[in-house]
Amino acid sequence: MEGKTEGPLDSEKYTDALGADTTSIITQVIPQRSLAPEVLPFASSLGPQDLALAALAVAILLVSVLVLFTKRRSATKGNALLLVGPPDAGKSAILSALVYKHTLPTHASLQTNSAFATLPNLKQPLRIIDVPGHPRVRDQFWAHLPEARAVAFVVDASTVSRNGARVAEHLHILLRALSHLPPSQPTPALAILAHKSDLLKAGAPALAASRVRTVLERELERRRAAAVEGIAVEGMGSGGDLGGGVGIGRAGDDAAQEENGGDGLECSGSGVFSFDTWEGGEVTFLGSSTPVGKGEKGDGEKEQQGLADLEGWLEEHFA
Ligand SMILES: Nc1nc2c(ncn2[C@@H]2O[C@H](COP(=O)(O)OP(=O)(O)O)[C@@H](O)[C@H]2O)c(=O)[nH]1
Ligand SMILES: [Mg+2]
Repeated sequence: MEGKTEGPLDSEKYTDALGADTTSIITQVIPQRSLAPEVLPFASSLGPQDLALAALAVAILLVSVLVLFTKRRSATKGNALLLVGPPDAGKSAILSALVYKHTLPTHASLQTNSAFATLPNLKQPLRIIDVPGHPRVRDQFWAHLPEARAVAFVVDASTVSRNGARVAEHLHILLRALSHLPPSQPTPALAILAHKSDLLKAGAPALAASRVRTVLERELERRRAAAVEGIAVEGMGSGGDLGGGVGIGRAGDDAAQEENGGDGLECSGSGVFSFDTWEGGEVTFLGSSTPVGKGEKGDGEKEQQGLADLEGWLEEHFA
């Protein structure tokens, strides 16, 4: 730039373009600062409005980069496996089998357990969160959903025929939660574990899985139908109480089912509930077992493959 050496002259030249106010500032500043002649020509060639615009542009750029970055972070998948399900289904037994490679005697807990498991085909240790199933504390799972890449709903396959309504009520809370996640949060993969498959006469995990599926599908359809009727009769909105909590003490109580029924069970096609057409995502059924040596039947051979299907599913989703 030619202006570099000729400070005063230059400032006069730019005066016309900048107007009287700026000129007076420039002439005041130049004599005092030796740096001024070098800085000024460029700065003044831009003009205060241009500078303000440039500053604004930089600010906008910074903000959008920040927004993009935080959005990315919140949209990244969680890294944990969440174990949920009714009390006594075997969640803590599964946690201890995966983490400690053997089943420790468990006791009913009202606190969430968390531990890291190493699986043969996973590079990273897998974080497992075991949320107790007691009605008073089972909603803690809600707080852990953002951390979950996968959720396993654990069901005692040996008692599901008897407890179907209660188990379905609990599962319904989870399905509702999964179908109401904010758009920024990726939906975790869902498996329903037909656990304690060793207690079934045939002992086959596949049989346990199909039994659990049949019972839960029937019970969830019952809940959905009850809710639809409820709306038609009473003209009330569906859902509400996301926390659930009501009704578990009254298994099989139709009124309780109506209270909680409805949303979260939406299915494509006829609308009748089935896991295949559930709009909330894919549901995988797996049989599993972690028999504990408590002086029961000593079915040692079955123990080895008890969690094989679960481990395969985990490797698929956490690889
Ligand atoms: N037979 C059998 N018993 C199991 C199995 N898994 C857990 N149990 C037993 O079921 C009971 C409840 O297990 P627990 O892990 O505490 O259930 P949680 O309440 O879901 O955490 C305990 O007595 C376990 O020993 C299994 O695969 N087979
Ligand atoms: Mg437990």
